[in-house]
Amino acid sequence: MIAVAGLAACSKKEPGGSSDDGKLTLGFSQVGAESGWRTANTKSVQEAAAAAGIDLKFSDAQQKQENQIQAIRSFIAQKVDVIAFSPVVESGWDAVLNEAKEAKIPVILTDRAIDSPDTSLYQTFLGSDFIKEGNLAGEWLVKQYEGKTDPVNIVELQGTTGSAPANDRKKGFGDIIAKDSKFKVVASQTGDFTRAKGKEVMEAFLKAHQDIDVLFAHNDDMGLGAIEAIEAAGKKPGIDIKIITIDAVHDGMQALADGKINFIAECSPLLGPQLMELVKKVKNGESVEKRIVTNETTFTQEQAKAALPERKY
Ligand code: GZL
Repeated sequence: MIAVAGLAACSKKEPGGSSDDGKLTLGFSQVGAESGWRTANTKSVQEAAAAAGIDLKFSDAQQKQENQIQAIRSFIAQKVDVIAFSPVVESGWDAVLNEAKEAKIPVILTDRAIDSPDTSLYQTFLGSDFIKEGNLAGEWLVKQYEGKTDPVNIVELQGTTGSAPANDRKKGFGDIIAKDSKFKVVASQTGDFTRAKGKEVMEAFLKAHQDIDVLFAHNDDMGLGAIEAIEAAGKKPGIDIKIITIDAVHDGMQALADGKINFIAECSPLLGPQLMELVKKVKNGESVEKRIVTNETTFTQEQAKAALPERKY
């Protein structure tokens, strides 16, 4: 009870009021620290909040939905001006977002989406088009095997089960390779977006399948873990097994430049500045686009060599 009273006592603001020092207060619930992408995204959000003069209350959910829900409830109790979060999974948010709505605290989705049909629960969703990222990965692969007829055996390291990037990247990639029956996904399993799990699952794939031609990993980190497993099995990543990943964080781009990855579809983590602009607009009651897609590109091995010196993350 004291804790709750303490929370109530420390929040000297009316709903929608700015913090005591006149600053806007943003409650941000981050997925975790599972990948290089996430680290870069957190840095972008924290630096952008400081530059914008926004008081950031930051919570790391360690990839657990219950921790995000708890953090959002805490932000509501503290009467922050705006709540933003990257939902670790797509489902299960309606109850807590309705509590934010009742408390008249606007919510911004950043990075990942939710699957609720009630779009009044959030003001806008700022993030990548994950289906397009999967399409780009598939289109690169189709081009590599144009004119060939032998079967192409693919293994897939999926992102976190139930997350928008995992669901959509799988769909985007699958839609493209489905057009040619020589492409066969012989194994597909989650590596939870981490290097460690990516390595572990790739070890199992290598034990179960002798004839793997391609690995499609939903992020660089799982691809980098898989590279360790492939090398430990005496095979050459990028040569014996072609590797396609998504993100284009520094270590992924380095592996691409070194020839261990063959193609990367970029997913930019640098959402901080755009998020802070949206926080100010939403706080001021200005209308914002319901869906804001981040600009991204793709990289071949040659392009990675050229881009690496300038990369911010
Ligand atoms: C994508 C983001 C994903 C990255 C992973 O926007 O949610 O989560 O692709 C990260 O690296 O873990």
